[in-house]
Amino acid sequence: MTVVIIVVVLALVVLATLTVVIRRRRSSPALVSAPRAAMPEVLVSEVAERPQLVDEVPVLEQRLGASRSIFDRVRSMVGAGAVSDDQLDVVEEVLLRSDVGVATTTALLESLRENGAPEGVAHAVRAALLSSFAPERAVSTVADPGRVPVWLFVGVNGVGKTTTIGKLAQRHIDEGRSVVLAAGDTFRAAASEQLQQWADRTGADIVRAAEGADPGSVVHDALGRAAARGADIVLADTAGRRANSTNLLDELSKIRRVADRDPGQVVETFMVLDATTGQNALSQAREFQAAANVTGIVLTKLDGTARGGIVVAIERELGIPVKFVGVGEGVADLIVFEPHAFVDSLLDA
Ligand SMILES: Nc1nc2c(ncn2[C@@H]2O[C@H](COP(=O)(O)OP(=O)(O)OP(=O)(O)O)[C@@H](O)[C@H]2O)c(=O)[nH]1
Ligand SMILES: [Mg+2]
Repeated sequence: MTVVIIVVVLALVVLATLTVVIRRRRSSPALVSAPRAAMPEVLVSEVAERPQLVDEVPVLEQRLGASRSIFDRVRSMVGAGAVSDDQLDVVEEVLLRSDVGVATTTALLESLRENGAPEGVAHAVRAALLSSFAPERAVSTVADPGRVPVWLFVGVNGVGKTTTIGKLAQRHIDEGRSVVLAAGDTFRAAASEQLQQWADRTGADIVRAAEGADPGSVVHDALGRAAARGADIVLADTAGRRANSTNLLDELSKIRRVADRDPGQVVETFMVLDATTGQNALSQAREFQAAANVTGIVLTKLDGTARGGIVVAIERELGIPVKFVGVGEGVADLIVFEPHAFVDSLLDA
């Protein structure tokens, strides 16, 4: 009898202990985690060897995501021939939202009303946009014999001048040219510091001076250095200045004169514009145009929230060709502007 009681008591104790253990396990599952598998070595080395994302060649269609989505409703229009009033309304709204401007929109709507769209609305819009672009957009890297070609960069604060110079330095070096950077933005010490970083990164030579130095003399020294070393091109940065200040525009003209004096020769003056500022970019360009003798536009920040139609408005209303577009902050994120590829990236299905 005693033995039976002992066995029963023992059985009860074992049962109670088991119940407690099971309950604890259920109530605190987070405390018990499976041991982590060790990181395989090959994965680590793959990560280390993978090229940085910023250095990858950008795909225009992907980078212009926001601009492309504005054209969604035009791309999806079906049918050909006469264009209905509803379709015309959609085209008008899309074009205005895309920043192509009123002039281009009006002209295109008139043409659609008169001629219809024999090959579909998207095709007609594509053709109209293409016809708005300047026929000529060659970029010059060649000066007269014995002179050093200079590319001068102008534009208001923060549009992307220094970054564009860095990207272009890399491009020239990749194409076998030796480059001297002129840190002509002497307004703030950080400006020439920023250009120095691009010089270090790309292997370009650089001439810089202390904050407050005369930008003309920096450009002059850079030309001297480039001539002495037989460099192929000088890329000259300038301060981002307020376009409505005559004084500052005068100074820009002065820098330009220095850069164009033997041994230098300005073969391109790039007005850098921020695409995200839309129609504002147009008024900036107008003010700089006269002072700086602009030969081409670099339109930056076409990635992100920009609306790509601004390229069309700039060319049509200013008559200055867009020569490069910036589509990101990385060194490879600068594309030689090509109208067909651009329009295709907006309107191809
Ligand atoms: N997303 C994007 N950012 C850009 C692009 N180009 C330049 N940026 C960024 O814009 C900011 C301003 O660029 P900067 O090159 O310093 O502009 P800046 O014209 O030299 O400016 P200031 O020296 O102040 O006159 C930086 O953060 C750049 O990384 C571009 O194409 N896309
Ligand atoms: Mg700068």
